[in-house]
Amino acid sequence: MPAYTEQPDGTFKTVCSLDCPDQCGLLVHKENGKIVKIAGDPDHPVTKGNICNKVRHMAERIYDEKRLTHPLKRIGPKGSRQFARISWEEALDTISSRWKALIAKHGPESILPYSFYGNMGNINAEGMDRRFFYRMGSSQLERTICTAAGGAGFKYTVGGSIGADPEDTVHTKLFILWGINAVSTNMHQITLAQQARKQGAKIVVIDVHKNQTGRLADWFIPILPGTDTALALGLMHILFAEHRVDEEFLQQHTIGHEELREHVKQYDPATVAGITGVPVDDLYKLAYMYHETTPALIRIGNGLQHHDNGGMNTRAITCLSVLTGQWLVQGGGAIRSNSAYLAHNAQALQRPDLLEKRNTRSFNMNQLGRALNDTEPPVHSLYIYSSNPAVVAPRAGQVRQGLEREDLFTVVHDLFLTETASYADIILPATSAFENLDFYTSYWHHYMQIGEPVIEAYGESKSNTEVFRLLATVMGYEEQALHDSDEQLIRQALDHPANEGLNTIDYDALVEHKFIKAYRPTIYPERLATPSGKVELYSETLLHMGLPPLPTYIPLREQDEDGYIFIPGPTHNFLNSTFSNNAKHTGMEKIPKLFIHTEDAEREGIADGDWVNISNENGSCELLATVGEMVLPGVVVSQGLWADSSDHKPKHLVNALTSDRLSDMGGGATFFSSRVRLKRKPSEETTEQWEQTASL
Ligand SMILES: Nc1nc2c(c(=O)[nH]1)N[C@H]1C(S)=C(S)[C@@H](COP(=O)(O)OP(=O)(O)OC[C@H]3O[C@@H](n4cnc5c(=O)[nH]c(N)nc54)[C@H](O)[C@@H]3O)O[C@H]1N2
Ligand SMILES: Nc1nc2c(c(=O)[nH]1)N[C@H]1C(S)=C(S)[C@@H](COP(=O)(O)OP(=O)(O)OC[C@H]3O[C@@H](n4cnc5c(=O)[nH]c(N)nc54)[C@H](O)[C@@H]3O)O[C@H]1N2
Ligand code: SF4
Ligand SMILES: [Mo]
Repeated sequence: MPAYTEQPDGTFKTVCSLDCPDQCGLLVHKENGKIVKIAGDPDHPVTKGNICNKVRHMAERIYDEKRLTHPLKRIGPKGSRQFARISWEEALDTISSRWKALIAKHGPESILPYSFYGNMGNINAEGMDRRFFYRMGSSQLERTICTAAGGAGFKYTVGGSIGADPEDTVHTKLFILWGINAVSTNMHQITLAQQARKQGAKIVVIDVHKNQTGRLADWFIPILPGTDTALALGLMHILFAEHRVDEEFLQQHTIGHEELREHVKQYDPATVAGITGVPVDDLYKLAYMYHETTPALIRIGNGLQHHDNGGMNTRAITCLSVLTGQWLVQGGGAIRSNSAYLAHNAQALQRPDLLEKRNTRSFNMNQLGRALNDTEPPVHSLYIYSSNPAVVAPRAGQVRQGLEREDLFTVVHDLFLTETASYADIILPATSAFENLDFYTSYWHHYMQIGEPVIEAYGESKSNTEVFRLLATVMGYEEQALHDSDEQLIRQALDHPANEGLNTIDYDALVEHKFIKAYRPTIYPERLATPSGKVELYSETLLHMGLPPLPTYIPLREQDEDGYIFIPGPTHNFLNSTFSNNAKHTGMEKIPKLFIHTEDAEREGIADGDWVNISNENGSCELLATVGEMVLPGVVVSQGLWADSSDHKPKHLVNALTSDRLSDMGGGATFFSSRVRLKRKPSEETTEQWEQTASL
């Protein structure tokens, strides 16, 4: 392996580690041992040298003076941000002695790991950590915050995370971007769609917010939140009623089409228009356009699955996507997640066998607050890495209340002293992905990539895998699996004959080529991974789970009837909460806004540019009103998971208001199903100057 770290100058190929479908190829420019520029790799077949603004400016984050350089221990009250420098030796000794005592007194399940994909590298995100906590027998974490509901709805329908190859979408003639803000969250799908547009393709966007993606569409269709299942059923009603379905495809590749044909009769256009807010004429127009255009692709986003009925929304749209046989057409069908093509050997990487049949308890990460506040026997220690739950978790106020518990021993491993880290007893400094070895599997395009360390570790920071090897040593875990090197971990993960997609991919080939495409013999698989091997329009599995076997519209759970449905989504210049503490990025993002319809603003006495207090039974926050027609009446939308303000108060914490109810399938988060009340802030405060929040 060429040791990039030893070459002070030059350009080096690597990959973006952020939780983003595009997984861009990068070219990192170094001078005197430091990164001076991050650009796109023009050789990458999908991302072709273009990257987003966030990562173009990422060097500022890598060398940010606020980056953690050494371990810290807490010397003041939790949350007060008073810490003192300690050595790694002291940090590891403190952690192991506290954990050994907890395990002796309360058992290993008193310890809970909490993590997500701050770094998408597989061995760091879900490799050595899994081995370590399986070996320990700690409580397990269900990592459900992102795509759990949609993943489940899709899986019950087509068997797994498979879909169209994005590279084929240059040929697509109709793009339906459904519940995805692709301009911000999947920019290369937009590049491909724009290319296709030059050949006459049309872009339709179905969303609750006319954001940057809606504004770019040929046709923007506003919809009421959580009613996508009804819209899909209404379109299916028209397609069946007017014989615009592909009967041969239905016969050969699906089960339940006769039941579905009967079932959708009740979702007539007038009924569906009443539920969704999409006019009857538009329902016909969209159904005809979808039937008459080929290839037609539905890009299913994450927005519509962060709801009470999120699994069903995804399932209903997936059912729609097969009715016209478009899955057999190159550039047609659907894309939700394509991660199955690059599936590695998770058993070999994660080693669940180390749990040795111990039946440990597990916690849904969407209910971290409950896990910390209302659990018997209690969780006595949390180990948090690659995630910032004090900002990103649902019902974040309750999460913070749990993190304040004096008797909770909390360790946080991160690059920064995040809001979460401010509650830690011990903070460990993490390397950035530019300092690590790892392999990366996109969940959108079909390329596996390798990232080799480009620069030396910053200060005394260490990677996740390295920290878990050290923790294994101090805990006295001698199994070889806990001491394998990063290269060994990658080799073990890629040895996976069960996935023919990896036929041509191994460690050495990755080092040589940097990116390799999954092998895929046909665009439509011979047999799907559903119980029947076919698309399950009718699902026995769901029936056994007590859910409707056919796609069925179930409204959002009713709460405060007078409240507005609040959609606190991600934003363009942050990656979840990552970058929300970087001055460059907050500068580009400017201000935390609340989009509100003119009629609603008038009723509430709110003017454009007013600060608004938003509240419900879970908490409150403040956002700046942007009044207009970007959302439907009854709906308010914010963008961005903002950092605490400069006085370290959670002023713009949108997750103070989100619920920890779980979605209908997969135990997913319901970030977008809460209702809120609005109150304009008193006039003297509305002129308050906006101060940048990049204070942490
Ligand atoms: N710039 C940027 N890129 C990102 C991220 C980021 O924070 N910033 N986050 C990354 C991550 S982890 C993820 S999971 C993805 C998420 O990216 P996306 O898949 O785009 O998901 P969201 O942005 O959560 O929501 C997408 C859209 O759904 C809309 N929406 C909300 N509720 C509904 C509904 O009921 N029906 C319909 N039709 N639309 C609805 C929202 O208004 C939003 O425009 O992006 C990744 N990429
Ligand atoms: N209101 C609302 N809330 C949401 C969402 C929403 O749309 N609306 N989206 C949800 C979704 S889809 C997701 S995926 C989650 C994401 O939530 P998180 O997974 O918490 O993502 P980030 O906020 O990006 O935080 C990642 C953290 O990992 C750290 N990190 C990066 N690399 C490494 C590493 O190699 N090692 C260690 N130890 N740390 C590292 C970063 O510095 C950062 O602090 O947020 C969810 N929360
Ligand atoms: S965040 Fe997404 S678009 Fe930006 S460089 Fe990374 S993979 Fe590419
Ligand atoms: Mo996500």
